[in-house]
Amino acid sequence: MVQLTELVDPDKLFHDDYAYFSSISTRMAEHFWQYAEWVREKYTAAADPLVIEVGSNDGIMLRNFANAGVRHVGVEPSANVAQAAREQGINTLCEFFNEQTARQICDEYGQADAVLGANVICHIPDLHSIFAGLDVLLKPTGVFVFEEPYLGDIVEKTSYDQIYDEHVFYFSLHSVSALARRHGMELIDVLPQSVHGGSMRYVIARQGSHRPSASVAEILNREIDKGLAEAATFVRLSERINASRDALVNLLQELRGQGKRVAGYGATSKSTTVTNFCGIGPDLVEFISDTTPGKQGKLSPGVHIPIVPYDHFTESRPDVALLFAWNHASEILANEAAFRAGGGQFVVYVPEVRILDDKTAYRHAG
Ligand code: JHZ
Ligand code: SAH
Repeated sequence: MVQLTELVDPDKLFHDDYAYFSSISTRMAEHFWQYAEWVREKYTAAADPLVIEVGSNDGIMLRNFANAGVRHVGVEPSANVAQAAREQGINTLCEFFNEQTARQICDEYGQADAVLGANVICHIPDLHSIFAGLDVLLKPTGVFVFEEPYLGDIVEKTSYDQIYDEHVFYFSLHSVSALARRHGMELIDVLPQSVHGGSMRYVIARQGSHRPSASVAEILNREIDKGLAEAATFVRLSERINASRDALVNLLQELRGQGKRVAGYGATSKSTTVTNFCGIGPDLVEFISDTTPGKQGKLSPGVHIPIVPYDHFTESRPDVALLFAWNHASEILANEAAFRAGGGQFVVYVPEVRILDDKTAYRHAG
Protein backbone atom coordinates (compact mmCIF):
# COMPACT_ATOMS: atom_id res chain seq x y z
CA MET A 1 0.00 0.00 0.00
CA VAL A 2 1.34 3.41 -0.94
CA GLN A 3 0.04 5.92 1.58
CA LEU A 4 0.74 9.16 3.43
CA THR A 5 2.28 8.86 6.86
CA GLU A 6 1.29 12.32 8.11
CA LEU A 7 -2.45 12.88 8.24
CA VAL A 8 -4.61 15.96 8.53
CA ASP A 9 -7.67 15.70 10.79
CA PRO A 10 -10.63 14.99 8.41
CA ASP A 11 -12.72 17.71 10.15
CA LYS A 12 -10.17 20.26 8.91
CA LEU A 13 -10.51 19.03 5.31
CA PHE A 14 -14.22 18.29 4.94
CA HIS A 15 -16.50 20.93 6.44
CA ASP A 16 -19.12 23.51 5.50
CA ASP A 17 -16.86 25.39 3.08
CA TYR A 18 -15.44 22.54 0.98
CA ALA A 19 -13.90 23.89 -2.22
CA TYR A 20 -14.53 21.05 -4.69
CA PHE A 21 -17.89 20.86 -6.47
CA SER A 22 -17.86 17.75 -8.65
CA SER A 23 -20.38 19.12 -11.16
CA ILE A 24 -17.93 21.84 -12.31
CA SER A 25 -16.97 19.51 -15.19
CA THR A 26 -19.48 18.45 -17.86
CA ARG A 27 -17.23 15.55 -18.86
CA MET A 28 -17.37 14.24 -15.28
CA ALA A 29 -21.18 14.60 -15.25
CA GLU A 30 -21.28 12.35 -18.34
CA HIS A 31 -18.88 9.93 -16.72
CA PHE A 32 -21.06 9.62 -13.62
CA TRP A 33 -24.17 9.12 -15.76
CA GLN A 34 -22.38 6.18 -17.43
CA TYR A 35 -21.14 4.86 -14.07
CA ALA A 36 -24.70 4.99 -12.67
CA GLU A 37 -26.20 3.29 -15.74
CA TRP A 38 -23.62 0.53 -15.52
CA VAL A 39 -24.41 -0.06 -11.82
CA ARG A 40 -28.14 -0.02 -12.53
CA GLU A 41 -27.84 -2.61 -15.26
CA LYS A 42 -25.46 -4.93 -13.43
CA TYR A 43 -26.22 -4.69 -9.75
CA THR A 44 -29.71 -3.37 -9.06
CA ALA A 45 -31.92 -6.06 -10.54
CA ALA A 46 -33.69 -6.73 -7.20
CA ALA A 47 -37.12 -5.29 -6.52
CA ASP A 48 -36.92 -1.83 -4.93
CA PRO A 49 -33.12 -1.68 -4.79
CA LEU A 50 -31.20 0.53 -2.35
CA VAL A 51 -28.05 2.37 -3.43
CA ILE A 52 -25.71 4.21 -1.04
CA GLU A 53 -22.99 6.60 -2.15
CA VAL A 54 -20.04 7.50 0.06
CA GLY A 55 -18.79 11.03 -0.68
CA SER A 56 -21.76 12.02 -2.85
CA ASN A 57 -20.63 15.68 -3.00
CA ASP A 58 -23.08 17.84 -5.00
CA GLY A 59 -25.01 14.82 -6.28
CA ILE A 60 -23.18 14.32 -9.57
CA MET A 61 -23.72 10.53 -9.45
CA LEU A 62 -26.81 10.10 -7.27
CA ARG A 63 -28.96 12.45 -9.33
CA ASN A 64 -29.04 9.70 -11.95
CA PHE A 65 -30.52 7.27 -9.41
CA ALA A 66 -32.86 9.92 -7.98
CA ASN A 67 -34.15 10.75 -11.48
CA ALA A 68 -34.80 7.05 -12.11
CA GLY A 69 -36.76 6.78 -8.85
CA VAL A 70 -34.22 4.44 -7.20
CA ARG A 71 -34.04 4.50 -3.37
CA HIS A 72 -30.74 6.09 -2.44
CA VAL A 73 -28.76 7.70 0.36
CA GLY A 74 -25.73 9.94 -0.10
CA VAL A 75 -23.26 10.16 2.78
CA GLU A 76 -21.43 13.47 2.55
CA PRO A 77 -19.72 15.25 5.48
CA SER A 78 -19.09 18.57 3.69
CA ALA A 79 -22.25 20.52 4.46
CA ASN A 80 -22.10 23.03 1.58
CA VAL A 81 -21.85 20.41 -1.17
CA ALA A 82 -24.36 18.16 0.65
CA GLN A 83 -26.79 21.10 0.61
CA ALA A 84 -26.30 21.54 -3.16
CA ALA A 85 -27.32 17.88 -3.59
CA ARG A 86 -30.35 18.18 -1.30
CA GLU A 87 -31.57 21.16 -3.30
CA GLN A 88 -31.86 18.79 -6.27
CA GLY A 89 -33.94 16.33 -4.27
CA ILE A 90 -31.08 13.93 -3.47
CA ASN A 91 -31.45 12.20 -0.12
CA THR A 92 -28.22 13.12 1.70
CA LEU A 93 -26.92 12.34 5.18
CA CYS A 94 -24.35 14.93 6.25
CA GLU A 95 -21.92 12.59 8.08
CA PHE A 96 -18.59 10.84 7.62
CA PHE A 97 -19.11 7.27 6.42
CA ASN A 98 -17.78 4.73 8.95
CA GLU A 99 -19.04 1.68 10.81
CA GLN A 100 -21.35 3.75 12.98
CA THR A 101 -23.06 5.63 10.11
CA ALA A 102 -23.36 2.33 8.21
CA ARG A 103 -25.33 0.89 11.15
CA GLN A 104 -27.47 4.01 11.31
CA ILE A 105 -28.32 3.75 7.58
CA CYS A 106 -29.01 0.03 7.86
CA ASP A 107 -31.40 0.58 10.78
CA GLU A 108 -33.33 3.18 8.84
CA TYR A 109 -33.30 1.82 5.27
CA GLY A 110 -32.23 -1.85 5.48
CA GLN A 111 -29.33 -3.49 3.62
CA ALA A 112 -28.06 -2.12 0.33
CA ASP A 113 -27.69 -3.70 -3.10
CA ALA A 114 -24.77 -1.45 -3.91
CA VAL A 115 -22.52 0.91 -1.98
CA LEU A 116 -20.74 3.25 -4.37
CA GLY A 117 -17.87 5.71 -4.20
CA ALA A 118 -15.58 7.74 -6.43
CA ASN A 119 -12.50 9.69 -5.42
CA VAL A 120 -13.41 9.26 -1.80
CA ILE A 121 -12.20 5.95 -0.38
CA CYS A 122 -8.59 7.09 -0.79
CA HIS A 123 -9.53 10.08 1.42
CA ILE A 124 -10.64 8.00 4.43
CA PRO A 125 -7.83 7.12 6.88
CA ASP A 126 -9.71 4.31 8.68
CA LEU A 127 -10.29 1.81 5.86
CA HIS A 128 -11.08 -0.93 8.36
CA SER A 129 -14.03 1.06 9.72
CA ILE A 130 -15.37 1.36 6.14
CA PHE A 131 -15.15 -2.39 5.64
CA ALA A 132 -16.75 -3.10 9.03
CA GLY A 133 -19.55 -0.78 7.89
CA LEU A 134 -19.88 -2.60 4.56
CA ASP A 135 -20.21 -5.90 6.39
CA VAL A 136 -23.26 -4.49 8.19
CA LEU A 137 -24.72 -2.63 5.25
CA LEU A 138 -24.36 -4.91 2.22
CA LYS A 139 -26.96 -7.54 1.35
CA PRO A 140 -25.48 -11.08 1.06
CA THR A 141 -25.03 -10.52 -2.70
CA GLY A 142 -24.50 -6.75 -2.45
CA VAL A 143 -21.47 -5.04 -4.00
CA PHE A 144 -19.12 -2.24 -3.06
CA VAL A 145 -18.02 -0.35 -6.18
CA PHE A 146 -15.51 2.49 -6.02
CA GLU A 147 -13.03 4.18 -8.31
CA GLU A 148 -9.94 6.16 -7.40
CA PRO A 149 -6.74 7.41 -9.08
CA TYR A 150 -4.71 4.29 -9.88
CA LEU A 151 -1.17 3.81 -8.60
CA GLY A 152 -0.20 2.19 -11.92
CA ASP A 153 -1.06 5.42 -13.78
CA ILE A 154 0.75 7.59 -11.22
CA VAL A 155 3.92 5.56 -11.69
CA GLU A 156 3.57 5.31 -15.47
CA LYS A 157 2.82 9.02 -16.01
CA THR A 158 4.89 10.45 -13.15
CA SER A 159 1.67 12.17 -12.06
CA TYR A 160 3.05 12.99 -8.62
CA ASP A 161 0.54 15.83 -8.32
CA GLN A 162 -2.03 13.23 -7.17
CA ILE A 163 -0.07 13.16 -3.91
CA TYR A 164 -1.54 15.71 -1.47
CA ASP A 165 -3.11 15.89 1.98
CA GLU A 166 -6.62 14.70 1.00
CA HIS A 167 -5.29 11.58 -0.73
CA VAL A 168 -4.23 9.26 2.06
CA PHE A 169 -3.96 6.14 -0.16
CA TYR A 170 -2.75 5.41 -3.72
CA PHE A 171 -4.43 2.08 -4.42
CA SER A 172 -3.33 -0.83 -6.54
CA LEU A 173 -5.19 -4.12 -7.08
CA HIS A 174 -2.67 -5.73 -4.78
CA SER A 175 -3.48 -3.41 -1.88
CA VAL A 176 -7.25 -3.37 -2.46
CA SER A 177 -7.57 -7.14 -2.77
CA ALA A 178 -5.47 -7.71 0.39
CA LEU A 179 -7.69 -5.25 2.25
CA ALA A 180 -10.91 -6.94 1.07
CA ARG A 181 -9.63 -10.40 2.04
CA ARG A 182 -8.96 -9.24 5.59
CA HIS A 183 -12.70 -8.52 5.86
CA GLY A 184 -14.06 -11.72 4.31
CA MET A 185 -14.62 -10.03 0.97
CA GLU A 186 -12.94 -10.24 -2.43
CA LEU A 187 -12.30 -8.28 -5.57
CA ILE A 188 -14.70 -9.60 -8.22
CA ASP A 189 -14.10 -7.11 -11.03
CA VAL A 190 -11.83 -4.24 -12.04
CA LEU A 191 -12.28 -1.72 -14.84
CA PRO A 192 -9.63 0.85 -15.80
CA GLN A 193 -11.04 4.37 -16.30
CA SER A 194 -9.54 7.34 -18.12
CA VAL A 195 -10.90 10.01 -15.74
CA HIS A 196 -8.75 11.96 -13.28
CA GLY A 197 -5.62 11.06 -15.18
CA GLY A 198 -6.18 7.29 -14.94
CA SER A 199 -8.39 5.64 -12.35
CA MET A 200 -9.41 2.11 -11.47
CA ARG A 201 -12.95 0.97 -10.70
CA TYR A 202 -13.00 -1.85 -8.13
CA VAL A 203 -15.96 -4.15 -7.45
CA ILE A 204 -15.90 -5.97 -4.11
CA ALA A 205 -18.34 -8.54 -2.76
CA ARG A 206 -18.58 -11.06 0.06
CA GLN A 207 -16.20 -13.95 -0.52
CA GLY A 208 -17.75 -16.61 -2.76
CA SER A 209 -20.92 -14.62 -3.54
CA HIS A 210 -19.90 -13.74 -7.14
CA ARG A 211 -17.53 -15.32 -9.61
CA PRO A 212 -14.48 -13.01 -10.12
CA SER A 213 -13.95 -11.80 -13.69
CA ALA A 214 -10.78 -12.74 -15.57
CA SER A 215 -9.63 -9.11 -15.53
CA VAL A 216 -8.80 -9.33 -11.81
CA ALA A 217 -6.07 -11.94 -12.32
CA GLU A 218 -4.91 -10.23 -15.54
CA ILE A 219 -4.35 -6.84 -13.92
CA LEU A 220 -2.82 -8.39 -10.79
CA ASN A 221 -0.25 -10.07 -13.06
CA ARG A 222 0.32 -6.84 -14.96
CA GLU A 223 1.11 -5.10 -11.65
CA ILE A 224 3.77 -7.70 -10.91
CA ASP A 225 5.28 -7.25 -14.40
CA LYS A 226 5.36 -3.48 -13.87
CA GLY A 227 7.07 -3.81 -10.49
CA LEU A 228 4.25 -2.13 -8.56
CA ALA A 229 5.01 -4.24 -5.51
CA GLU A 230 8.76 -3.46 -5.50
CA ALA A 231 10.45 -0.59 -3.66
CA ALA A 232 12.92 0.02 -6.53
CA THR A 233 10.01 1.15 -8.74
CA PHE A 234 9.29 4.00 -6.33
CA VAL A 235 12.94 5.01 -6.03
CA ARG A 236 12.96 5.39 -9.82
CA LEU A 237 9.66 7.31 -9.62
CA SER A 238 11.20 9.80 -7.19
CA GLU A 239 14.07 10.36 -9.63
CA ARG A 240 11.60 11.05 -12.46
CA ILE A 241 9.66 13.43 -10.18
CA ASN A 242 12.82 15.46 -9.51
CA ALA A 243 13.60 15.55 -13.24
CA SER A 244 10.03 16.68 -13.99
CA ARG A 245 10.37 19.54 -11.49
CA ASP A 246 13.64 20.72 -13.05
CA ALA A 247 12.21 20.57 -16.57
CA LEU A 248 9.08 22.51 -15.60
CA VAL A 249 10.94 25.25 -13.76
CA ASN A 250 13.43 25.55 -16.65
CA LEU A 251 10.65 25.86 -19.21
CA LEU A 252 8.78 28.49 -17.17
CA GLN A 253 11.99 30.50 -16.69
CA GLU A 254 12.72 30.28 -20.39
CA LEU A 255 9.21 31.51 -21.25
CA ARG A 256 9.58 34.39 -18.81
CA GLY A 257 12.97 35.18 -20.39
CA GLN A 258 11.16 35.47 -23.73
CA GLY A 259 8.80 38.00 -22.15
CA LYS A 260 5.83 35.62 -22.24
CA ARG A 261 3.04 35.83 -19.66
CA VAL A 262 2.06 32.50 -18.13
CA ALA A 263 -1.25 31.83 -16.34
CA GLY A 264 -2.34 28.70 -14.49
CA TYR A 265 -5.47 26.94 -15.79
CA GLY A 266 -7.50 25.34 -12.93
CA ALA A 267 -6.71 25.90 -9.24
CA THR A 268 -6.72 22.16 -8.68
CA SER A 269 -5.72 20.42 -5.47
CA LYS A 270 -3.02 18.80 -7.59
CA SER A 271 -1.56 22.21 -8.51
CA THR A 272 -0.80 22.87 -4.84
CA THR A 273 1.63 19.96 -4.87
CA VAL A 274 3.26 21.10 -8.12
CA THR A 275 3.64 24.76 -7.22
CA ASN A 276 4.99 24.08 -3.73
CA PHE A 277 7.25 21.20 -4.71
CA CYS A 278 8.68 23.08 -7.70
CA GLY A 279 8.76 26.48 -5.98
CA ILE A 280 6.56 28.10 -8.63
CA GLY A 281 5.16 31.41 -7.37
CA PRO A 282 3.63 34.57 -8.88
CA ASP A 283 6.99 35.45 -10.47
CA LEU A 284 6.56 32.52 -12.88
CA VAL A 285 2.76 32.14 -12.98
CA GLU A 286 0.90 35.46 -12.89
CA PHE A 287 -2.51 34.11 -11.79
CA ILE A 288 -4.58 30.92 -11.83
CA SER A 289 -7.98 30.99 -13.48
CA ASP A 290 -10.74 28.82 -11.98
CA THR A 291 -14.47 28.61 -12.59
CA THR A 292 -15.30 27.73 -8.94
CA PRO A 293 -16.73 30.90 -7.30
CA GLY A 294 -15.46 29.88 -3.82
CA LYS A 295 -11.83 29.68 -4.99
CA GLN A 296 -11.82 33.07 -6.74
CA GLY A 297 -10.26 36.04 -4.95
CA LYS A 298 -8.13 33.75 -2.82
CA LEU A 299 -4.43 32.92 -2.99
CA SER A 300 -3.15 29.46 -3.86
CA PRO A 301 -1.92 27.61 -0.76
CA GLY A 302 1.74 28.12 0.14
CA VAL A 303 3.01 30.01 -2.92
CA HIS A 304 0.21 32.62 -3.01
CA ILE A 305 -0.59 32.88 -6.68
CA PRO A 306 -3.86 34.89 -7.04
CA ILE A 307 -6.87 32.79 -8.12
CA VAL A 308 -9.12 34.70 -10.48
CA PRO A 309 -12.43 34.11 -12.31
CA TYR A 310 -12.26 32.63 -15.81
CA ASP A 311 -13.27 36.01 -17.35
CA HIS A 312 -9.92 37.36 -16.28
CA PHE A 313 -8.18 34.66 -18.32
CA THR A 314 -10.06 35.57 -21.51
CA GLU A 315 -9.76 39.32 -20.93
CA SER A 316 -6.10 39.55 -19.95
CA ARG A 317 -4.94 37.19 -22.72
CA PRO A 318 -1.84 35.48 -21.31
CA ASP A 319 0.55 33.92 -23.85
CA VAL A 320 0.73 30.55 -22.14
CA ALA A 321 -1.67 28.49 -20.01
CA LEU A 322 -0.05 26.04 -17.61
CA LEU A 323 -2.65 23.27 -17.54
CA PHE A 324 -3.00 22.40 -13.87
CA ALA A 325 -6.34 20.66 -14.69
CA TRP A 326 -4.59 18.37 -17.22
CA ASN A 327 -7.00 15.55 -16.33
CA HIS A 328 -9.81 17.63 -17.89
CA ALA A 329 -7.76 18.40 -21.02
CA SER A 330 -10.23 17.01 -23.57
CA GLU A 331 -12.99 19.30 -22.26
CA ILE A 332 -10.69 22.30 -21.79
CA LEU A 333 -8.85 22.05 -25.12
CA ALA A 334 -12.19 21.80 -26.93
CA ASN A 335 -13.38 24.96 -25.13
CA GLU A 336 -10.13 26.85 -25.74
CA ALA A 337 -9.90 26.53 -29.52
CA ALA A 338 -10.10 30.36 -29.83
CA PHE A 339 -7.26 30.90 -27.30
CA ARG A 340 -5.04 28.56 -29.29
CA ALA A 341 -6.13 29.96 -32.66
CA GLY A 342 -5.09 33.40 -31.34
CA GLY A 343 -1.56 32.11 -30.63
CA GLY A 344 -2.10 30.97 -27.03
CA GLN A 345 -0.16 27.88 -25.96
CA PHE A 346 -0.76 25.19 -23.37
CA VAL A 347 2.02 23.73 -21.23
CA VAL A 348 1.54 20.32 -19.59
CA TYR A 349 3.80 18.36 -17.24
CA VAL A 350 2.15 14.92 -17.34
CA PRO A 351 3.49 12.52 -18.51
CA GLU A 352 6.34 14.87 -19.47
CA VAL A 353 6.91 18.62 -19.50
CA ARG A 354 6.08 20.06 -22.91
CA ILE A 355 4.30 22.75 -24.88
CA LEU A 356 1.30 21.23 -26.66
CA ASP A 357 1.31 21.85 -30.35
CA ASP A 358 -1.68 21.41 -32.65
CA LYS A 359 -0.29 18.37 -34.39
CA THR A 360 0.13 15.97 -31.51
CA ALA A 361 -2.93 14.91 -29.57
CA TYR A 362 -2.84 15.02 -25.78
CA ARG A 363 -3.87 11.46 -24.96
CA HIS A 364 -3.83 11.73 -21.19
CA ALA A 365 -7.00 13.73 -21.08
CA GLY A 366 -9.83 12.29 -19.01
P1 JHZ B 1 -9.98 18.58 -10.59
C1 JHZ B 1 -10.28 17.43 -6.27
O1 JHZ B 1 -8.99 17.44 -6.89
C2 JHZ B 1 -10.09 17.11 -4.84
P2 JHZ B 1 -8.59 18.51 -8.00
C3 JHZ B 1 -10.36 15.70 -4.47
N1 JHZ B 1 -9.44 15.33 -3.42
C4 JHZ B 1 -10.21 14.73 -5.60
O2 JHZ B 1 -9.85 13.60 -5.40
C5 JHZ B 1 -10.66 15.15 -6.94
O3 JHZ B 1 -11.10 16.49 -6.92
C6 JHZ B 1 -11.80 14.32 -7.43
C7 JHZ B 1 -11.43 24.05 -12.45
N2 JHZ B 1 -11.86 24.05 -13.86
O4 JHZ B 1 -11.23 17.93 -11.00
C8 JHZ B 1 -12.48 23.54 -11.50
C9 JHZ B 1 -11.80 25.22 -14.58
O5 JHZ B 1 -11.43 26.28 -14.05
O6 JHZ B 1 -8.81 18.38 -11.48
C10 JHZ B 1 -11.68 22.87 -10.41
O7 JHZ B 1 -11.30 23.83 -9.42
N3 JHZ B 1 -12.17 25.19 -15.90
C11 JHZ B 1 -11.74 15.54 -3.98
O8 JHZ B 1 -8.89 19.88 -7.51
C12 JHZ B 1 -10.42 22.41 -11.14
O9 JHZ B 1 -10.32 23.18 -12.32
C13 JHZ B 1 -12.60 24.03 -16.52
O10 JHZ B 1 -12.94 24.05 -17.71
O11 JHZ B 1 -7.19 18.23 -8.42
C14 JHZ B 1 -10.48 20.93 -11.53
O12 JHZ B 1 -10.22 20.17 -10.42
C15 JHZ B 1 -12.62 22.81 -15.74
C16 JHZ B 1 -13.06 21.50 -16.38
C17 JHZ B 1 -12.24 22.87 -14.42
O13 JHZ B 1 -9.65 18.08 -9.13
N1 SAH C 1 -17.48 11.53 -5.48
C1 SAH C 1 -17.24 12.88 -5.94
C2 SAH C 1 -16.59 13.75 -4.88
C3 SAH C 1 -15.14 13.52 -4.64
S1 SAH C 1 -14.52 14.74 -3.52
C4 SAH C 1 -16.43 12.89 -7.21
O1 SAH C 1 -15.85 11.86 -7.56
O2 SAH C 1 -16.35 13.93 -7.84
C5 SAH C 1 -14.36 13.77 -2.04
C6 SAH C 1 -15.65 13.86 -1.24
O3 SAH C 1 -15.60 12.89 -0.20
C7 SAH C 1 -15.85 15.21 -0.59
O4 SAH C 1 -17.11 15.71 -0.96
C8 SAH C 1 -15.73 14.93 0.90
O5 SAH C 1 -16.53 15.75 1.72
C9 SAH C 1 -16.16 13.46 0.98
N2 SAH C 1 -15.65 12.67 2.12
C10 SAH C 1 -14.49 12.76 2.78
N3 SAH C 1 -14.42 11.86 3.78
C11 SAH C 1 -15.58 11.16 3.76
C12 SAH C 1 -16.14 10.10 4.55
N4 SAH C 1 -15.49 9.57 5.58
N5 SAH C 1 -17.37 9.66 4.23
C13 SAH C 1 -18.06 10.19 3.21
N6 SAH C 1 -17.59 11.18 2.43
C14 SAH C 1 -16.37 11.66 2.70
